[in-house]
Amino acid sequence: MRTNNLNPLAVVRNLGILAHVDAGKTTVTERILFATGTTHKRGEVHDGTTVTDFDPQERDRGITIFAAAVSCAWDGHRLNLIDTPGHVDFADEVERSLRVLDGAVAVFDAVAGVEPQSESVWRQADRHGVPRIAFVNKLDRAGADLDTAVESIRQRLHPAPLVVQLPIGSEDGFTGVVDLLRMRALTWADDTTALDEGPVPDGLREEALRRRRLLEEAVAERHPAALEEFCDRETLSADTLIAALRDLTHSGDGVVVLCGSAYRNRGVEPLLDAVVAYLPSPLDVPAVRGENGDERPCDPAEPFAALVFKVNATPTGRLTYVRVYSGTIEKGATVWDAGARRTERIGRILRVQADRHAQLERAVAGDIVAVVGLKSARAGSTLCAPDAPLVLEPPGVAEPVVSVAVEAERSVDTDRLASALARLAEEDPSLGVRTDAETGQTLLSGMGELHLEVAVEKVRREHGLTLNVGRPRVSYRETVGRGVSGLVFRHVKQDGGAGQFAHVVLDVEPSAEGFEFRSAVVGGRVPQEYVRAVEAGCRDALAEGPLGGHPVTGLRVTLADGSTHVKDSSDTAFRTAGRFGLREALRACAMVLLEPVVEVTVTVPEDAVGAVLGDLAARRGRVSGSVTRGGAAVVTATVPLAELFGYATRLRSRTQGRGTFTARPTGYAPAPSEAVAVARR
Ligand SMILES: Nc1nc2c(ncn2[C@@H]2O[C@H](COP(=O)(O)OP(=O)(O)OP(=O)(O)O)[C@@H](O)[C@H]2O)c(=O)[nH]1
Ligand SMILES: [Mg+2]
Repeated sequence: MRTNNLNPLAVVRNLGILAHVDAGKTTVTERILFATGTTHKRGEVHDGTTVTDFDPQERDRGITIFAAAVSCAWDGHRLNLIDTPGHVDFADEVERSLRVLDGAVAVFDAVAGVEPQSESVWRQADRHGVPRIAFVNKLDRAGADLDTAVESIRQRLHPAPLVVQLPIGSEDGFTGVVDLLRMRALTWADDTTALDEGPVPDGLREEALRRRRLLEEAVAERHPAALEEFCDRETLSADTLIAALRDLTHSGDGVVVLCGSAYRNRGVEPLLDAVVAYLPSPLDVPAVRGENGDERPCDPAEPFAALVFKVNATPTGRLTYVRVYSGTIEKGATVWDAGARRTERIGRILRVQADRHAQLERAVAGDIVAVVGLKSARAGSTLCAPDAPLVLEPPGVAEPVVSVAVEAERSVDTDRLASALARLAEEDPSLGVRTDAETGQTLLSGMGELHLEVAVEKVRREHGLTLNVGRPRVSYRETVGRGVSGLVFRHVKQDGGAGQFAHVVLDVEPSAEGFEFRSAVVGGRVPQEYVRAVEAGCRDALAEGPLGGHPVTGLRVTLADGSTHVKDSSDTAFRTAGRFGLREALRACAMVLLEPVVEVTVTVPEDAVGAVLGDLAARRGRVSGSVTRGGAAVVTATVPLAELFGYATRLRSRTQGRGTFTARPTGYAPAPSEAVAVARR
């Protein structure tokens, strides 16, 4: 499917591979690199030999931790591919990747269908407006069924699935697919990797025709031009279908579904054809806008602007991954980091191709490349032409929910530990490092137990440090259960010299929002600028609540009244009054401690269900569902995160290693009163 468009950017595809943990993203990526001739041997996740899981911990643990970008070529197109992690603790990596992608392949396990984290990443992609196609993988597995998987896509993700293939054979006998667009059979023999093309087997002809008809109807129903042709001719040509499927993919009105078995090497070439045919090029997506509203079209002749989405400190140097949105950068050029107000020099520009890196003289709008030589740019920085500054909105960073205290075993290593942690946080914005004001301990915070375990292990391995690590603790919040009204606070210092005077009356009540502030002061008794200062002071006070010094959320503060002094009132005085006034008001409120809760999905052999339910109950879990799927029981429950530490090990031992679980944060809920003492710092 060659494009006639002469613009060279039309042949670029920036795409991500997204899915629940273990669906086969890394295996799909590996097969893509093989099919495109980028690698000459097929690596396996379980052997620790894949290109994109290159980190030693990824190889040891058999999971993807860091998003990895690689480039390859297919049918005259250049694909810049990002293999993302599926584990929820690394969802921030996915978020940063989605920010710079134009399209995605969502991978599903043909036995399990839509799993919790596939649903989460699907919603993430919705929020970023990233068009996607679906690949139902692992059709070779016992219990695999394309139709059931498609039904779960329809029910849980709500797009219109547009299935363009019919599997040939099932489970161990899955040998290929019928391409419903061209009505031909694509098969892969066991002992070769080559794709065979042939007529549709007789036994499948009728079913293939029926499904082709269903596809035509589904497309005609959603695409006006296709509908017209369908009405005229009562059928749709392959070309019309392809063009319509492309439009529906871009608009999100339908999702093309393909299938295969990455592990067995079946279905990868048609997936690549679909990427090229249906996913957008950089020219198809809207121009980016800077925070000041300036628009930059995807054009190499425009001033240069790029977003840094990943920084990776490798043994050979610091690799900074950028998505170029407009303009051109050349090797050796000086660029401006508009957010940090610093200049940076582009050393080398690399296209990362598996284990080889090709050096480039320049990179243009629409491309994803790695840059060597940048010193301070971090994930979220905008790089731009010095004479045309622009700041692009950085990717959002999730708030950490778990922390551990870390210290170097030998006190002489304290400084080395501090710099190692600082480097780590630079690479991963979802990690936080701070010093506890009361205990002086260094606290490392992140998205979950595994996230912190990986971070600590990285420090150990890469810096050769021996560390003492405390028990993980969850991050609590505080909220207002019952409010107060008419709390009077005066900030007065009038003992000679420039005095300070601010008088405020505050009402505090619970709210569904994080923090709301309004003024009900009448007759200009408190001028507008001081009202703003009171609001700023209140925000300062939210940092530490009265129960245990945790951040405060879910409240509305009303400035009910107040007064000023002709000489001694100032912004500073009112800010101080806002801060200490709200602090006092919160002490008078009935406060509620909130703890993070997660929804867990536990998959275990049926005979272990009793033990799992008992264990979840002991962890204050509330079971919300239990179903049987392919001989395994799938239990979903809401559990406080604090009770989930060590659960992975416990589950393994209770199920002789056959149980797995995933957790998805669902927010905060009131903690039982015993937790208040634990949470007090
Ligand atoms: N039977 C079968 N197994 C597969 C297939 N694709 C992948 N696997 C296996 O499934 C396991 C997980 O595959 P990965 O490719 O690591 O999955 P992933 O989605 O990258 O996982 P994370 O990155 O950890 O989220 C590995 O043991 C693969 O060998 C397939 O088509 N069929
Ligand atoms: Mg992976």
